[in-house]
Amino acid sequence: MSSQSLILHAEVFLLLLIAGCHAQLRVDYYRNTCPNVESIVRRAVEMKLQQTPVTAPATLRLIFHDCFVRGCDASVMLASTNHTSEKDNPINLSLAGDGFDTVIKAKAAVDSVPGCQNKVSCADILAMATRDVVALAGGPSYAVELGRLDGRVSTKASVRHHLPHPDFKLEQLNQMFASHGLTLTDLVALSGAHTIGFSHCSQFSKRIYNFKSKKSIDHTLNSAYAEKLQQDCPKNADPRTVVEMDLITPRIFDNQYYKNLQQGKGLLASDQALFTHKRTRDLVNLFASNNTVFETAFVSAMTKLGRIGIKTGNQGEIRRDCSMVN
Ligand code: HEM
Ligand SMILES: *[C@@H]1O[C@H](CO)[C@@H](O)[C@H](O)[C@H]1NC(C)=O
Ligand SMILES: *[C@@H]1O[C@H](CO)[C@@H](O)[C@H](O)[C@H]1NC(C)=O
Ligand SMILES: CC(=O)N[C@H]1CO[C@H](CO)[C@@H](O)[C@@H]1O
Repeated sequence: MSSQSLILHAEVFLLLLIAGCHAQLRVDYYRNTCPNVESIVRRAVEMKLQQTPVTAPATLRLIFHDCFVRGCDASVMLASTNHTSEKDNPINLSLAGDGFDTVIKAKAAVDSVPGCQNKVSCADILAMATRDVVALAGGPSYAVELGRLDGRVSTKASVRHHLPHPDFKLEQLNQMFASHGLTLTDLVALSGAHTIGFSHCSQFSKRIYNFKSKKSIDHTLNSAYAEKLQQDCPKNADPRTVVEMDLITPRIFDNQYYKNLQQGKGLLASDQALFTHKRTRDLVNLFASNNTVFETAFVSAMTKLGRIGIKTGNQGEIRRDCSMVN
């Protein structure tokens, strides 16, 4: 091969690579098919949020669970009559119903506009709704890339190896995020989502009782905070009991989460691990010290999260009902 044709090949290859990455997604994807989609979704989300404040964390967590399992294709929303879909997995049983409801309501609002009916995917509505709840909770607003199709497959089994556990070590968290092309910075920034919302006691009870199978407390946990958690989550607590993940500003999307970690007040072991480890501690300190830097990193990481496993062409469809394949 001549050197000239080599260069040509390399250029074509590069172009294909760039095009293949996320050329499908565009901020103005619905410009011609449903130009007002953003404001329609926003209005529906505002109404839902007014009725039910827990909509914000519920929606934010839902997109994470969707994108990490089979990509951002709303597969997490598919229901099965025989209880074999993603949301039937025990991890998903704790997903709050209000996240699903937000997307269903926003989808109904979009479909009620004549030209928009069955033009906008459930996966894109979830992405827009997530951006909206974050902004409405006091976080950054950002342009959402659009153009995802909805998947046709959802299995309980696919969840197990794709979602992180709260007792994962930093290395395991990093590995799982890296497998989706997300960096350590993305991991630390996205974990900032835990600045809003709740956790069931079972997700951290090992840290306050029987730590490392002894009758002790996780030593990375602030002791006053550990005592408070023991009060809120007694040993025989109702399994439905929840506590706020950010004890200071639980409903505001801000960088308080990182300030909590600096004080040993991260609720989950996977939260506190970000401060324990030298590799991520600098990032925690940086995000704790400057909310703007956190917001920029969060937006960048959310955009990358939103590109995972995108379906186009005949890999997907625009679902008429978000809980069922067409
Ligand atoms: C880094 C690994 C992560 C682990 C181990 C993890 C684990 C958990 C656990 C155990 C809960 C409590 C669930 C419950 O008991 O109901 C939770 C809640 C939550 N997670 Fe994560 N998560 C991680 C990353 C993320 C990411 C990347 C996001 C979004 C970008 C996210 C958003 C949320 C939200 C908003 C809640 C609160 C849900 C609610 O109040 O309904 N998490 N997470
Ligand atoms: C459950 O139902 C789905 C269709 O909804 C089907 O594809 C799958 O094979 C069924 N699984 C079992 C175990 O019956
Ligand atoms: C926070 O970071 C931004 C962006 O890097 C910078 O412009 C700003 O001055 C910083 N604010 C503080 C208080 O350090
Ligand atoms: C226990 C349970 O079913 N939890 C949630 C699982 O996902 C559905 C989505 O339809 C929610 O409504 C449930 O609250």
